[in-house]
Amino acid sequence: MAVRTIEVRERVMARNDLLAAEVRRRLTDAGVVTFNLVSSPGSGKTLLLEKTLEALGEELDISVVTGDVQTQNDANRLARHTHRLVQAVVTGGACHLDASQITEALTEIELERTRLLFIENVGNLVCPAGWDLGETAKIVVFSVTEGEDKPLKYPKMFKMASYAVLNKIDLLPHVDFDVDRAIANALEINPTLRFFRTSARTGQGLHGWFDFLKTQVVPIPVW
Ligand SMILES: Nc1nc2c(ncn2[C@@H]2O[C@H](COP(=O)(O)OP(=O)(O)OP(=O)(O)O)[C@@H](O)[C@H]2O)c(=O)[nH]1
Ligand SMILES: [Mg+2]
Repeated sequence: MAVRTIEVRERVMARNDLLAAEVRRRLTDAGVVTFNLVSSPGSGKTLLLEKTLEALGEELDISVVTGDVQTQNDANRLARHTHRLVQAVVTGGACHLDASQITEALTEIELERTRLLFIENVGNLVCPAGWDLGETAKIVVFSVTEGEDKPLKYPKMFKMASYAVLNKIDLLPHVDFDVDRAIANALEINPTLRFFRTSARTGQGLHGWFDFLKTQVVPIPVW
């Protein structure tokens, strides 16, 4: 029994990887840069995206796919900050998005009018790490209320991410959180991880995040 379970999982992962490769090819051909935001529940992914859409939604032609286990709350929150369709994926229990859901979501996204695509994954610090969605990079959002040991306890997520957003820094005076230790822990897992320190609530540090996003999009060709 146990062996059969592993085989099934391997087949599912192999199929996901094929679909993800196809998603990546489509997005790359369309000149769309795609960031997959991953984190534990409540680290601030949606608020960070709300602020990002407000500041750069038009300038960078941002589209969003947002995944939740249940409810379309996040999609509704995000839709208030953009005139574009925010594509909600309700996983109905699954703890991560998969590439077939992104394939489906892309049928509704106007890729020719999109330069930057955000995927907000399901809040979970374990499951989304192993699932390729065809993104350009994973960005792990990590808040100061979670404890500085999280990169060591959930290493795969920090290993798979290219960037980390340390969010809720406005709460630092109120919590027992050692920023230097947290960053050192994350770099021990992934020495190339690049950090941003933000408060999506107060706006502190968001300029660095916005400047980074501006450097990532592919320029529109001038004929
Ligand atoms: N103080 C403070 N609160 C924040 C910050 N960012 C988000 N929050 C709050 O934290 C709570 C969770 O934020 P969300 O944006 O919903 O977090 P999320 O990661 O999208 O949550 P899930 O989608 O459920 O995983 C909300 O009450 C936010 O207002 C921040 O930088 N500082
Ligand atoms: Mg959210």
